[in-house]
Amino acid sequence: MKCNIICKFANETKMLMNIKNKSDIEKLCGIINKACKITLTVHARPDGDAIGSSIGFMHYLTELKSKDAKLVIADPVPDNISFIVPETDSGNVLTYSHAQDKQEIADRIKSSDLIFCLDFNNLSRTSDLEPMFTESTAEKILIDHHPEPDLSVFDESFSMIEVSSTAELIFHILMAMPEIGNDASKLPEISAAALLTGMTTDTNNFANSVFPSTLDMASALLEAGVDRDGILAMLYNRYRENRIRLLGFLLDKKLVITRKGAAYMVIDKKTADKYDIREGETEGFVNIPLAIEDVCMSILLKEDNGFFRVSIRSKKGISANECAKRFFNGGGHENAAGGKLYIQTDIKKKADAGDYIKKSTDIFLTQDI
Ligand SMILES: [Mn+2]
Repeated sequence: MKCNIICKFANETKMLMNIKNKSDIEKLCGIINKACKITLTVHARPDGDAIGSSIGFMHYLTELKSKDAKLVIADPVPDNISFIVPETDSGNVLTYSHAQDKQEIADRIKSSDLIFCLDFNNLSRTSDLEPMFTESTAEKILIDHHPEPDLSVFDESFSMIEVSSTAELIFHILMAMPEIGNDASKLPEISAAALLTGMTTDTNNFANSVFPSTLDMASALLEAGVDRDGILAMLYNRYRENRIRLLGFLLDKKLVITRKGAAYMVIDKKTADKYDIREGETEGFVNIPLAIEDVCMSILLKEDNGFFRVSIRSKKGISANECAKRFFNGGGHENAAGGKLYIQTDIKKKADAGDYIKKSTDIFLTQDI
């Protein structure tokens, strides 16, 4: 019996590892070899996977391929994951929204002959950078794990949803590269740590979307010497007190659970200001109500200018992705998605947000179950 389970996993892993056949990796290798100027990009408001996968891949390109490679992002790297970007990369990570010289970024994109698009399925996810990438005539390669990618704009794609993260997909691709030859200890140190970080945040520290190939990756990276304890301490043990106090307030005073098992919390600007909440500091809040037995879906709304940012998490059998698409102008993964709720368009006024969630999840969960 035990043997069967091991064999089954071994087969699945093998299947997953075979992301693309050998000729695709050879082709990718050829494309990288002939490229002179490479630009990597990820989705706006980048998360741990976006930064982990891109920094991990960029260091392969610069350290082992001696390429001119830079990362261009619409928004800054959030504070909680900035530890994976080495100081020496300050000139190689270009942030559009905070750039003094936006033209420099436009010129970089224009003059690149190869563009890697990581951790998103549609160029619109690059926000203000989208027109520049659309106009670029460079070869564009997608490496991503979101469902339903818009493949029409990419010349090549490594798109797969049966992996934990883009960081994991990059890891398997790199392992197949000749310089690495399936030996994780040959990965640049920064790449190894960045990839493990990206995978850790996208799986919520091994709680969601963990595949046999995900554990293979973790195992290989630990064996290669990556300091996982150090990464976990940086990710999860250095929050500001305000964040934890806001979480307590929300769970005590703001959490609503509907009859259908949808839990929601709304953070308005006043509350966020009162607790002096910074960008990215409410990350992870949406997962917490899912721990309640009767809750099958959790929604977090955070007020922005003229709209609410929406995060949705769901338990197995309920599609957060579908709910985000139908009611919240968004999308994402099966059990983790996001979107926007526009004030004056979707709802008349801010105070109607709770009613909107109640009604829409009532409809959604009645049809879904
Ligand atoms: Mn991701």
